[in-house]
Amino acid sequence: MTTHFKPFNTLFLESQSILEPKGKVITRRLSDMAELYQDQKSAQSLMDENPLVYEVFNVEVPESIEHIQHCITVLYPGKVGEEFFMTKGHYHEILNRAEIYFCFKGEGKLVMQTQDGDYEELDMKPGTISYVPPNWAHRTVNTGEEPFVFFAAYPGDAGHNYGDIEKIGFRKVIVNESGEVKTVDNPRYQLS
Ligand code: PAN
Ligand code: ZN
Repeated sequence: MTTHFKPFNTLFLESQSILEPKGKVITRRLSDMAELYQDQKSAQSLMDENPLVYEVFNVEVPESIEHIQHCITVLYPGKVGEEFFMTKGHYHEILNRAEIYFCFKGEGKLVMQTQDGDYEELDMKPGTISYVPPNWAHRTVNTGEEPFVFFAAYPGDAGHNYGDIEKIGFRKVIVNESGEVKTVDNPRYQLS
């Protein structure tokens, strides 16, 4: 008889924005990603405090194509200079693996880019379901004053490639300009 992987539940504790069981938790502080922000002087001045930028609570399932990875991200509010707190951003290691995001709380943007330099961004608020098609790098940005909390699901074998975005960046950055959320060109973007 075949041994089947057993079905199981995970509970999203909405008031605390955590999963039960917590699963594999990834914690990103400013020091883990300071070089990704535009204003390096502001990044350095925040380094003593080293704020928590986001946490990812991963439900643990095998990393193979038959399975579906799923997790909750809690992206905290804050800015480095005028640039809003964001995730590192990545392509999937297997480039053509898609993803679905569902926003529970807060507000933000999902920014996406292809290797040819096509750029798109979507607004997210509670209830928004966003589709990241195959081949698009993706990053989320918290443009609000509360934690931005979303669920994600993607093929088990997708993997994460952070290096390309670290090197090239996204074409645009999301900043606060006199109290308004603005998308502006990234002067450090370099299409190789
Ligand atoms: C998400 C992200 C999560 C954190 O689960 O991994 O929001 O962002 P970074 O991975 O860019 O640090 C996802 O897109 N998984 O594939
Ligand atoms: Zn992803």
